[in-house]
Amino acid sequence: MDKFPTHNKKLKEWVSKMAKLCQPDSIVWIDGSDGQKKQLEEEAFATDEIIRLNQEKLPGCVLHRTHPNDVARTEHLTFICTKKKHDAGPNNNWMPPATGYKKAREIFKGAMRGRTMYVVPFSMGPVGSEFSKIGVELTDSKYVVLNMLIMTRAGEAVLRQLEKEDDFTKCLHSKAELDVNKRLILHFPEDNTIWSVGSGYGGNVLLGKKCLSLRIASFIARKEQWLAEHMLIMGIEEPNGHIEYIAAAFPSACGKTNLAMLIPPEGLKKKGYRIWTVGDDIAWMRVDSDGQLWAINPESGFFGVAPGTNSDSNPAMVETIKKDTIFTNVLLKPDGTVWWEGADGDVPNEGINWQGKPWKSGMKDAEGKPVLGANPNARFTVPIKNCPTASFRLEQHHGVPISAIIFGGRRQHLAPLVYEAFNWQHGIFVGATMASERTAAQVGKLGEVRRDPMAMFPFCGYNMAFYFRHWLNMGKKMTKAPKIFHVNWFRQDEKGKFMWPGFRENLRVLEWVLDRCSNKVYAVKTPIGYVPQPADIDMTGLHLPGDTLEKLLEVHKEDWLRELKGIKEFFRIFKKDLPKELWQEYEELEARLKSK
Ligand code: GTP
Ligand code: SPV
Ligand code: MN
Repeated sequence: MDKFPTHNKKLKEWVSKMAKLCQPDSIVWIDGSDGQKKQLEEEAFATDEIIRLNQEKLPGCVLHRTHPNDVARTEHLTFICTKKKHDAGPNNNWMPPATGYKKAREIFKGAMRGRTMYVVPFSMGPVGSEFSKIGVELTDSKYVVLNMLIMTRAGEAVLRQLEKEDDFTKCLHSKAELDVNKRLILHFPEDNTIWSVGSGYGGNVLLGKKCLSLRIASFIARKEQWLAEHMLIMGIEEPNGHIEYIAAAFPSACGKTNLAMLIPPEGLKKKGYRIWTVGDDIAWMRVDSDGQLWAINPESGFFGVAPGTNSDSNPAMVETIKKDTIFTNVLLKPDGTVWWEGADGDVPNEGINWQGKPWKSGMKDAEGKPVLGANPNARFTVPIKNCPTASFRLEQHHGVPISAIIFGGRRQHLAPLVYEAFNWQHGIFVGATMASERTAAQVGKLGEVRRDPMAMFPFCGYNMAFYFRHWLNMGKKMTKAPKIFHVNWFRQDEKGKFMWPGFRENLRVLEWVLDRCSNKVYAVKTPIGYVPQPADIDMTGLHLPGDTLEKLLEVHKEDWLRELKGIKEFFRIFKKDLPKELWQEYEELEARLKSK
């Protein structure tokens, strides 16, 4: 291969400059071929960077363990580096670009000595679609390359596309020393650049994902008048064969992957529903000439949460990850297969846990706490096309039309199973006031309720007050805006038990959502929005004790009045920038809650 298998001058110059900084021993351009992938795997097996799994039982599957201090996104080390702090907003950590480059350059300097620098040209969205964006990631991690080959369309075809268009996001990554004290995830939206150093984990390093497709893309989307969102996209084929598409934003580890590929519960199967998965994490949506909102999933793979995945909770995923899968931080069984807490079958007697240490079932640590086989944020990376529910429109350059937008969080109390916003502006208020309990997907205190508007708080690459304004404006561009809903699968009873069985049963709620979209069903007006009458949720084949369904749909005024305090505190951090429409919605909600 040529030294530079591209004529793109900008690309050649940038690769040379970064190589000078990082000092790799060699540079390898990723072409996306099977042969090159095989060779990379062989090299990674030789150094134990990845481990080959039992090829009879799990063909094409491998295992990787990240450093124990490097198992989730590190939001406190993630920065938006805009010239003005105000543009990054109170929702982001901020550094001036010059400071960011300087600090990171110190760590990048010579960091690839003794290593190869891989050049990964990738497209988010189908190559050549006017919807898509191109990035090039330079990395010294074979694990990252192998993941990018699944999660994005990477290789030769993208280089050819870069002969036609000049622009691409410059993504530089080095594991460096995997030292948490020398770790930085920096975004320079004004330079279309991402620099990530000192980590080897998921969202920190697969730069096409959260960094490009959400933080950088959200910044671009505001300028270009579209939406880059932390949303799943799914098609629901109705009994008459018609498919309606919905997009749903839930915070990390709150059920997007599970919902996106649900298999209808027995009781509803008879009706003839079928689910088509378009995406499980990211949606890029724009208004088309028909005045409707259209969405694509820019990714081509899933990077899904392993713990809790089994044939009951997510049968489609269990099928999907039987081959060609990279498992990260799961338990390795003696027979060369893998396991995690909440997997199918019996708990294995022994294995090697996610930290690479011998593990036995029932093991306790010095404090008497169970030692886990898999990390709670253990993941699998797998091509979407492996999934039995994969949509036939995945390669469609225009994507799919969206009929409903659903926001949701993990709330033990407060939020009912489902409610519908009164209109677009109220829906933006519902999204902007979302909150959820912290999960293992990010470093921090588990269970703590935090505000996470539109599930984008960690991913909005600019001042979120401007983001709310942008959402409000987008509503005005559509002749037929999707209806907006809020769901909560996680309400608990007095004993701390989930009241709603969730997973496949969630289709019962989606059925109501679609019926509302086509004006087929009545709803009860409450201060927070429209709530279903219990009888309108089809419960065929599902028995919930006593008045559980009624309880799930209850709106407690006192609780919501208390919630208003948290909302006010949150809104205030945006000072004068917060759109006045959101304060107006706040006041109207308060008035509705206080009236008899
Ligand atoms: P990211 O990939 O981090 O963005 O997360 P995600 O939103 O795709 O989350 P995912 O679907 O992987 O769900 C993560 C966790 O939520 C797992 O522990 C699931 O078992 C749990 N979960 C998903 N759906 C439901 C549900 O309907 N009810 C309950 N109780 N738990 C659920
Ligand atoms: C999330 O945390 O929302 C994820 C996983 O989807 S990661 O790619 O690590 O961000
Ligand atoms: Mn996510």
